[in-house]
Amino acid sequence: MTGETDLKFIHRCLELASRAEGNTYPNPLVGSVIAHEGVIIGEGFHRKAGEPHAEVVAIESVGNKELLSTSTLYVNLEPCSHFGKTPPCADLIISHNIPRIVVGTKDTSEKVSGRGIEKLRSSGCSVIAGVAEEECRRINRRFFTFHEKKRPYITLKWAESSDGFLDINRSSESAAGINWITGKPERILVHKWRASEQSILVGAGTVRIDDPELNVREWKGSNPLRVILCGSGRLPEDIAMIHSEGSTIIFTCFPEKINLPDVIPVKLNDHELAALQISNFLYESDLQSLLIEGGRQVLEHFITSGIWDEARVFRGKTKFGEGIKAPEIRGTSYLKQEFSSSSLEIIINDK
Ligand code: AOF
Ligand code: ZN
Repeated sequence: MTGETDLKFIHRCLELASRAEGNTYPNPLVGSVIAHEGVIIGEGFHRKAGEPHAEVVAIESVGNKELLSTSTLYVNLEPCSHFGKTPPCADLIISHNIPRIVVGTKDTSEKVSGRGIEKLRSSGCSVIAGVAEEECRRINRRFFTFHEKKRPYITLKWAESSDGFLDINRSSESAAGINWITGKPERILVHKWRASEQSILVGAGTVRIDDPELNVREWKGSNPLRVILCGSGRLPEDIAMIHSEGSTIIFTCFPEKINLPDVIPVKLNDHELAALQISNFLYESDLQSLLIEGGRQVLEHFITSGIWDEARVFRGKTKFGEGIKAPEIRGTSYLKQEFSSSSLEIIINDK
């Protein structure tokens, strides 16, 4: 069998896996395909934690199980070797005598960490590992960052004018409200992004000026946990986000000053980076991802601390002339996409 065929079927696994985006936490996105003589005879993906793993769904979907002993199983993540909410996929593959397994990338979480591949090989299966590895790492970047770096995967997002400003200067309260740089399609896309993340953060300045809801309204999915960074503990008496479904955490040096209903204040100490304290707290809370939507101070704090993984920057078509300068960021340009009101660039932190 050619390498090209393996690549094609691993790509199919990724396509299947991505159907569950945002729904599998704390589990990764996994798709699996079973091919017999180059033809797909079964496939499936992991839908939700607690439900069967991708390989189980794929094996179950094969009508004639006799074909399994002369088939190849493809999966974008190393099959598991542990008894978790479900029994080990490696054991199931072995029990069906599937002779050849093609794996996209290794599962680096402590529970598995190479033991799935080892188990398959020591039972006589031929295992090819590392096909479309970069794409297979990317689809589960939140899962891998969480397990390998012991912190959530951090995505920064902002929109800037064509001359590099986040916002105009606001001199009075009457100037409050969102000053849109992007159009409706970008707004829908941002809501889709929110549905894929487990938490979302803004600073107190953004809360005061934009009063964002930080929920998923323009897409189907659950609201991420909302997080506000407010060192001073001073916030308006009523804010839009507390009226949305879901919880809100406020990181502050003065928790006693927080008098909003239904929010969870968390004390920040002033001798350690706020970015680090937030990242540690989210890790301890088992949250694998954080989307930071502004404002400038918060974005810059995470950028200068080096605690970020990816930035998604919309550049609008209009000039502000003056205002709040957008952050400067260095990294590898990963993707560019044009919209009628703006262009999007995704930048990856290569440090
Ligand atoms: C696979 N295929 O489709 C997934 C895997 O609690 P459990 O039993 O569901 O196990 C979760 C762990 O299994 C998760 O942390 C990851 O290491 C692996 N996920 N493995 O072979 C799958 N979702
Ligand atoms: Zn499994």
